[in-house]
Amino acid sequence: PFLENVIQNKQFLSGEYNTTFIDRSPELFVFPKRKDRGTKMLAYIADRTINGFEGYGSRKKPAFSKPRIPEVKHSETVPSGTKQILDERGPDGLASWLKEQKRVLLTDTTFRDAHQSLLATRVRTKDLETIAEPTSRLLPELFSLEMWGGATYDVSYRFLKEDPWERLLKLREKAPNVLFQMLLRASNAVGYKNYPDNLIREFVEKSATAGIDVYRIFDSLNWVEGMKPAIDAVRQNNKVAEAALCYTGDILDEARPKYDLTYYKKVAKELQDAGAHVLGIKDMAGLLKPEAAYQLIYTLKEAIDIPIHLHTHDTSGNGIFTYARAIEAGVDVVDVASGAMAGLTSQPSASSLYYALDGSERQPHINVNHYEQLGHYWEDTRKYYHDFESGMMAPHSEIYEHEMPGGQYSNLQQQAKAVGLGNRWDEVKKMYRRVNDMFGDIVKVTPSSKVVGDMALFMVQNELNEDEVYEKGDSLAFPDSVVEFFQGYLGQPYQGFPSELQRIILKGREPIQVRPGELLDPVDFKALKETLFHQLDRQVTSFDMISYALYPKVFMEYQKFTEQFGNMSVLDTPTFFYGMRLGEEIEVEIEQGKTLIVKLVSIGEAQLDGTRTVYFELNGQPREVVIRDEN
Ligand code: 3PY
Ligand code: ZN
Repeated sequence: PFLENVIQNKQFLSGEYNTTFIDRSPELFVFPKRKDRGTKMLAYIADRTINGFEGYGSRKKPAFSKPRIPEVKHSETVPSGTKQILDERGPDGLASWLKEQKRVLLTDTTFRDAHQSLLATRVRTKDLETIAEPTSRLLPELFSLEMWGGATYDVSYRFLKEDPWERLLKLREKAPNVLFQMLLRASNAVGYKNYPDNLIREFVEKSATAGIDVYRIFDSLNWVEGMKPAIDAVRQNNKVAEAALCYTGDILDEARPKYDLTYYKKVAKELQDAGAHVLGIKDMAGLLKPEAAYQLIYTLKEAIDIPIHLHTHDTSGNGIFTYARAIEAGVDVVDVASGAMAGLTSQPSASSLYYALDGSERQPHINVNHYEQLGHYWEDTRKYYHDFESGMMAPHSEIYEHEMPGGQYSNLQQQAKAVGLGNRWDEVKKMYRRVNDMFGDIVKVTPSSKVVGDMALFMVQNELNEDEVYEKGDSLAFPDSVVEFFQGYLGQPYQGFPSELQRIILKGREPIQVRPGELLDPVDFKALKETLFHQLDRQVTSFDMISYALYPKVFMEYQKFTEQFGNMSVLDTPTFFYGMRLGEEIEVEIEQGKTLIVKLVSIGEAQLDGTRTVYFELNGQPREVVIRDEN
């Protein structure tokens, strides 16, 4: 059948066809699988060795020491945990159990937000899988492991060239006792725009089947209306709906009354009424000061009946103090990370919090020595990801001024560099705050934070101040994300849009008032399956369909990558990022029980056509790969 494909088919080559010919001839897109797995893998390693990792250029591979892994007894029964409580008692039963606990409970974010905020979300499944079982055996008292969602989904495909669904399935197998928690951007799912309601339902259903138990659902404008479809979907799947309000502003600042205690009380009640099993408080930028935390938790505890789960970032260095006050006021769960992955833009350290609460009757019930052992693994593994560190070295109290979320800081810095504003980063941060004020002081979290960031970059790049935006607005081409925001495609901000700016930015376009999801056509999964079947030339899974519907381009590029190089999630992380050193030998388990031994023997001179030959031994047999030198 390969003889008939698009590059050989006579009718196709002659141009005598219309598109129904293509629809009727699926064989056009069936290409022979030319290369075996070993050869494809060598091509990848050779490319990294010569050209380095995309965006980072070729560098010498450092000699990393093997991460220390705590010893656990694999043969013993895994201690039971919160997952078993959910399975036995359901989400309402779990919420009641939570409220009965005297001690504060912990969610560990090391597998998601910690590395999203410190290492640009780059931690690979392999490194998570290695430590998943020790984590589950050593920390069975955790409330949950936050290990999916947010940016991990698209970064997996885009940069790590791995399937996020496989990550979920693999980790679930290794950690069967603790609740798995994910971050769901309500109608934006794990993306940056609104998706049709039936896609949100499908996403929740399939992720629940694959292993997610607790969904932290938030809307980037705290617009409860926009969160309802996601909350309903989670409830229908008998999982825990942790509906979150995003904390912004400063309730202690009387000069800034927009987001005060009354506002938060109102949103919290609306979320409870919308069906939340747990209220999340998502302090994504780390703006919640200790006294504010006390007042907020105290007030909300009085106002609602469901348990409260607090999330913060330690950017200012005040995280532990904030938690201590929140715990005093009765918060039920707080988010922490393993010591070596904690602090700064990440969550406060679990073990630091443990020690800070010595003498308190609410000190969490965990084994702090176990936490220290797991910390060794992360201390060693973090070194692999050195290139993705943000460079922030010390607490950063300036956060109270610019209010940028922990996960956005390093990202926007990169974006600024990419458009030549690297040396004007301080200006960008100041502008970020000014844009927030121009937009009417909005909640800033993915994706609304991206809109503010895009506008700040746009203004600095074009040397515009606020007055000039109003004066010259009619002739300015504002970034797409900004136009869409003012059209209402991210939902409705509290107290509405600033009307004059909205008029200038929309240039006559009509804004929408309804939930954007109501205007979108449902995804036709049947048709999508057909399309994908033809494109992938293999069995199409529900996971593929969801990923394609969310991120068509990113998903297809990932497919192209695997077609070219195979599944590279099997490589160790240093080799994945740096390739190999001359003379180095590595072992790669390409599937259970099948290991390849790869040795890099030598690298040939650059040829006139820009290529080099890279010489390997694969299981002792000589192999050559010709690669283009991009340096
Ligand atoms: C995300 O949406 O990825 C976030 O972490 C927001 O704070
Ligand atoms: Zn966060």
